[in-house]
Amino acid sequence: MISSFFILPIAHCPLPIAYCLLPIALFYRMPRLHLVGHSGMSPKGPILGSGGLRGVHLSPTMCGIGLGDQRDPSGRTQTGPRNDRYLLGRHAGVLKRKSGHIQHIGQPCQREVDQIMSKRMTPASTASKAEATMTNSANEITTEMKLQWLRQMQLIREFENRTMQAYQQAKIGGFCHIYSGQEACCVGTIAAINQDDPIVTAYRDHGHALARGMTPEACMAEMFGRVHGCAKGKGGSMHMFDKPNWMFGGHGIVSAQTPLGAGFAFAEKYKYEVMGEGEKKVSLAYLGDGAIDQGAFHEVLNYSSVHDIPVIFIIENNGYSMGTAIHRHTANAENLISRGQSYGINSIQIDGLDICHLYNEFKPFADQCRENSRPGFVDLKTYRYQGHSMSDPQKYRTKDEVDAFKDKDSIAKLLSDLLAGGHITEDAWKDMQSEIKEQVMASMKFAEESPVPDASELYTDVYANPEKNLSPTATYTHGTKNPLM
Ligand SMILES: Cc1ncc(C[n+]2csc(CCOP(=O)(O)OP(=O)(O)O)c2C)c(N)n1
Ligand SMILES: [Mg+2]
Repeated sequence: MISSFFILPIAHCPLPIAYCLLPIALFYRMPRLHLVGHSGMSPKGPILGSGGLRGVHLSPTMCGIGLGDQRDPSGRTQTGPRNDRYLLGRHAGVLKRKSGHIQHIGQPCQREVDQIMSKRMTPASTASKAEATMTNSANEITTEMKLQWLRQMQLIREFENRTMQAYQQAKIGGFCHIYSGQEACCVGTIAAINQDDPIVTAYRDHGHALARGMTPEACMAEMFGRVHGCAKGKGGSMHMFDKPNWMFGGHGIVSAQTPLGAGFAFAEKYKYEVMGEGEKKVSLAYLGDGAIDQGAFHEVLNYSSVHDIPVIFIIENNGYSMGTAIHRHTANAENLISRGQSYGINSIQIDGLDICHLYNEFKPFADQCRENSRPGFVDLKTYRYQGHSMSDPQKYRTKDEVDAFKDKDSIAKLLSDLLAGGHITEDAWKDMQSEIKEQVMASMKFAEESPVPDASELYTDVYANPEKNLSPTATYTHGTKNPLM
């Protein structure tokens, strides 16, 4: 699984390059690329990282999604594959060479003007309703799916319990954010897309990695800072990365994953529509309620809507941004979907504690975004049982509040449905729990036995295109040459 890959410390390179690289890496099939925001330090092994960046401001070109005009020189709209409708931000020259055609702005034909105007004049709420009612029901939830979700959610819960234990024993260092309580969010949404649809998330990322198919061993070893971790132990808890499973982080910079999510969606759209390869895809960009007021997020919503980019922004709304309750940190907190609607984006609110309800709502929604090549916005209501991070004393909320949400626990709800329907017995559930416990214990053993990286690893996989003699080791052996430089 470990092949050559890149780690790009974004604090040390120009941001436009940093944010363009991930989607571009997809085009050129670089084996791996890892953006490191700010990372933790392993008590035992080296973890590379840079200082946290605050208030990062991203322009559309930083998303790697700057688009050119969509008409050919005569003014006609081009529709077939292999046309030259797109420019990729500041790296337009590279794509131009590939397709050998120069952009030109011509006069739009009347039909196109009508289409654009009717789209612009449709009130966002009406557009949302119209899109939302187009499909449904065909996606029946089977008992097998429910049992699989139960297993996945329990795996994440158990994994997080052991993670907390290992953290308290100082086997895991740096920042560590526990996902318990939110399991239905990642399991239910990931179940609704294809295995090769890209996803990207923030630092509370263990659940997404496991739900996407990363082994508990690779995930745990990463947190232990060991060489068999998914990023050779260089990323730690906040930087789970798994290209084979189309999971592109794990990012510590609040909202930085949103332009990346749009970039992935654009890369896939370009591949399908321009290069005539692959199939229609949709990307999921998960973010917290604390990320929705970042400038980058609004730029990306606007851009994605204007250019029909099939990315779904999933707000895992757990009600808190660190220790600040949502009504204290954002305006119009009860009506987050108005954010998406104001950009003409189909937007829905979903109860993220009931996985079957979540899937039933989200599956047709995601199918629409894929089919129509449109962005989506989801206010996914959830709750986290632990503090913001392992070092949070949680003085901003009461135990009663936490207990009230535990009463609505998503695993307990699914289990009781299955028990009531006679689809699982108490004994089978006990067996499932024991199997999962053993699986997680085995991952801890694996992580402990995995070697600590050699100190020389500090200088490998760090720069996408190191300048000659920049690395103290003088030679650069890992990774692929960046075709853009
Ligand atoms: C640009 C930026 N600003 C501030 C921080 C510090 N910070 C880390 S997590 C966090 C809160 C984010 O809350 P939310 O998005 O709701 O996610 P949750 O932790 O609830 O999953 C903040 C402010 C950061 N990492 N990056
Ligand atoms: Mg939050």
